[in-house]
Amino acid sequence: TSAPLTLLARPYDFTFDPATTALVVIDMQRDFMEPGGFGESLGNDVSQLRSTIEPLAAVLAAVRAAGLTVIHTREGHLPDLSDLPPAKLNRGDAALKIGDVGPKGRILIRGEYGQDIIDELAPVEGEIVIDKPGKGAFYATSFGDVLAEKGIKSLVVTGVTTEVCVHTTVREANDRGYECLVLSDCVGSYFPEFQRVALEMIAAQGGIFGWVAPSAAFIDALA
Ligand code: C5J
Repeated sequence: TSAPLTLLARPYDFTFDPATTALVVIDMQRDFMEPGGFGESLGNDVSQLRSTIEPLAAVLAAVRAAGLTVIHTREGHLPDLSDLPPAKLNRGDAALKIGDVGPKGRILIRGEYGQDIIDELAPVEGEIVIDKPGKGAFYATSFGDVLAEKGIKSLVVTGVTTEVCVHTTVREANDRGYECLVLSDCVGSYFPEFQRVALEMIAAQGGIFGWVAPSAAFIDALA
């Protein structure tokens, strides 16, 4: 452990020990962030998520300099679709379904170009990448074991989308006893009103499942 750090957050100050804190970067994949992928196939305007990239790159730089654990996740399925429940495959009215061939490879399939993380936020040597079949990072993955192995107690959560994979992961982590800080400008939604309300939901009721702060407050605390 090292000296705990504190930053101004909602609903009140967030205190964390950098030695037991991981930065979690959720699903910053071409499939959600760029045209021709899963997100767009569901009818979304992917440009809505682009504003997260620059602040998240700055957070990654600060966290790498400070030596925190970094964990990236990617939503995706095995090439034979054996981990894809029909309920997920058949949901909605997508132009391209999971497993179909799109301009960036098979939609949301592990190992495909479109399923990988965008160049701007590519993982570096020593960072952990967790492939997950669901919206939450714990379900059917080694995420929980990795956190336990490393003695992680606090998660600083970023990525997309705020009300889906970020919320699911933060809710799951909160129930497992992790303290979660969500960086408001480093999470993104295709729906501006969901972005606002999803962040309010986290910090409401005395921080019912976490804290919320802008990335600058977190970077300042690390400096
Ligand atoms: C979605 C995600 N929105 N990463 N996935 O389907 O939030």
